[in-house]
Amino acid sequence: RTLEADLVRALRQGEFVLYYQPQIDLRDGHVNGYEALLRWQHPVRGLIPPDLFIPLAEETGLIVPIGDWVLGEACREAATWCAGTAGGVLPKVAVNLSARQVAGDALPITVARALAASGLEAGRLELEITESALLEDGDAARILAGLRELGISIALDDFGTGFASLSTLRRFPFSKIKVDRSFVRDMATSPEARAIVQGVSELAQRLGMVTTAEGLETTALVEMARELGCNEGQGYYFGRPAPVARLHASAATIC
Ligand code: G
Ligand code: G
Ligand code: MN
Ligand code: NA
Repeated sequence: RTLEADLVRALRQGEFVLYYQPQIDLRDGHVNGYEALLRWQHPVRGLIPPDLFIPLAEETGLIVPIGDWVLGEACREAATWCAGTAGGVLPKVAVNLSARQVAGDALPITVARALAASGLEAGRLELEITESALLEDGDAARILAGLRELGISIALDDFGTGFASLSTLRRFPFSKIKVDRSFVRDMATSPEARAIVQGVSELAQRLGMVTTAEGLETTALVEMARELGCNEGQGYYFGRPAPVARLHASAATIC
């Protein structure tokens, strides 16, 4: 049997699960949101990370129904987070999108359906998109602008690694830039990496966007990211991706 047939079965039989990783406000340490990260709980092979099946799902187009499931499930779970808590801003959920999901006209409908079915407020959903996913489609700018008008946030993921182009920042309505962890990791040893992180933060601020430092693993890197102007941090320092139940048993607990 092929992996492709396995993926179809996985979707039908509910073998996909979402892990969540906290995104932390670097000023005061509170949790702004959680990024949903897909895992495949394979009955024989155990837990399979996304790099092992997302490329095939993208090639075959299966990423579209799988991505629909991710959006629906992330919204459904997030709608229950902190329900009944008085006051305060509720945490967002961030969902990764592939190029195939951004191309074409289905995305606004899929998103609207996920929000309506879950009751999640649009302001609590963030969509993460990489630079390379935006190369393909001329309509993406219009589609993303429509989503932003609904109150959904759009984050530019892995910034600096792909086909980094400043025109990308002008053409698409991002609310957030996520600085790729290759730059973040190198901040400890490289003045150039620090200059890039600081420059991106300043540029983002001038464009009305916030900056997230990805892949923060140490106290020193967290402090550097804050000093260089990043608003938010994500990484093993704050918490590894984990199922909701395990988050509840950790410092990154949801409410
Ligand atoms: O979870 P992990 O850090 O191993 O993720 C590896 C890669 O898989 C990352 O690039 C991440 O963006 C991607 N990924 C994780 N979950 C999803 C998902 O639900 N949809 C898509 N398209 N990509 C995902
Ligand atoms: O491409 P994207 O940023 O969506 O993917 C997030 C990926 O980064 C996931 O595979 C996640 O497990 C991984 N990740 C998250 N935090 C850290 C970290 O602090 N260090 C490293 N090495 N990987 C991380
Ligand atoms: Mn991401
Ligand atoms: Na990223």
